Amino acid sequence: MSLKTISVVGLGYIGLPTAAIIASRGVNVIGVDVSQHAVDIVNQGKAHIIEPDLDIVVRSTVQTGKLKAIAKPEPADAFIIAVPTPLKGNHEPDMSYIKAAAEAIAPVLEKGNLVVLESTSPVGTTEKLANWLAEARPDLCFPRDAQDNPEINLAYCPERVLPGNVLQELVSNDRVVGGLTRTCAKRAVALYEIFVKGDCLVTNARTAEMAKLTENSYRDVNIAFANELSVICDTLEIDVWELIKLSNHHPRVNILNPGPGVGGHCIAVDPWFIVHSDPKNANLIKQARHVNDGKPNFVVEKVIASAVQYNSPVIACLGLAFKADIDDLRESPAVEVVDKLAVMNIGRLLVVEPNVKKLPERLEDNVVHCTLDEAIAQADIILLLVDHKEFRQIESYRIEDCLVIDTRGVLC
Ligand code: SAJ
Repeated sequence: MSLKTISVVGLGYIGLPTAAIIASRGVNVIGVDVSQHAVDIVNQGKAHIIEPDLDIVVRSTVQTGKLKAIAKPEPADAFIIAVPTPLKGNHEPDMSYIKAAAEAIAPVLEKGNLVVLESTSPVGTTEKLANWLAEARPDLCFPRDAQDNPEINLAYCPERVLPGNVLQELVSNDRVVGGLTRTCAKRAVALYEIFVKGDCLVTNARTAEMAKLTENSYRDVNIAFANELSVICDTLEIDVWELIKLSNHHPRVNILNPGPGVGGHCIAVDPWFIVHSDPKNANLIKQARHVNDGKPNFVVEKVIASAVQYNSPVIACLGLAFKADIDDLRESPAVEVVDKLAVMNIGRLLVVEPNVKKLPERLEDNVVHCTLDEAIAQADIILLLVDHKEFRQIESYRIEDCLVIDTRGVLC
């Protein structure tokens, strides 16, 4: 069955770039989003999220009529679901967006359709999705009813793109494609081959779900190792950056970089999905989360200990984003550190964040948003929180009179 029209449900950080890339290959794409604002912006040929070159692809595909956005699903040959899966309190996965997406597409499903889930999900979610769809459409045959020849094919294919490099990685990364049946996987591979240049690696849905969680947990555990080392080295008065550099000369050692904590919407969230599925056995993964979540407090303590040397210290906080050279402040450990310092009132806080025009509202009254030059000219303490390119270029003579707390090891 050919894929003439593909619907992408959820036009966020993954859905919109995916929709635009597929449309750029000449396929008709219907983007669906519950936010009328997102729908309107996309239909104007603009992107409502910031990602390099995304504006250009959205503009051209909307102009050629290949991409359109709507708020309520219409029939299509395939549906890609890319909606959020945040955490509820207690680190429990919130599946309500996937359930809502299932309820929204169920009425327009037709025999022969393919449904692919891309949202990062706990193991077993694609099976749950099949159940939700089957409950809403008892007239259709799903993989759980007819393994060999279902009328609706279902697969899981996790997104693995790096924010800031999404359009390149969407095309070049390998994809793990997990079908509820072999035919489901085969149908999903045909969809991804429209735009993916990497390999499409076929497996079952549960393994594909776990693969995504494994990749981000692997990174979280390895960053936790680096963060724990940095705290130990602080006690032992050893330069952790030099230590890691030396250790990484060993042919089988590759330690990641310590920082002020782990931010973003993926690495700090996805390991909890594994912990929630098997709390008895996921000990290392859980502990890594605690190590990384504890790092902002360690940084705050360092600043407090340094600030006591001054009567009314001026503290320049360099960077707020969750990682280098992006403008995304959500779930950022740098914001957590500045937030905590702001309520403690231990000195005058200057904040330099070259990638945003406006600070989060709650910080506006307590800190001064200024340029790097202004901050360096006034600071007693320089607190480097993000390794943005502007900060990596600071010449050491400019800050030699300041007390430097460098959480990313770029000013040493
Ligand atoms: N970080 C460190 N030290 C390091 C590396 C990262 O402290 O050595 C911090 C960063 O500063 C940031 C956080 O970790 O606060 C996460 O940054 P990241 O660059 O590791 O990852 P994300 O969240 O931007 O994207 C990740 C990617 N996953 C992996 O690399 C395994 C990406 O491929 C996924 O698609 C994405 O999560 C996602 O959407 O799941």
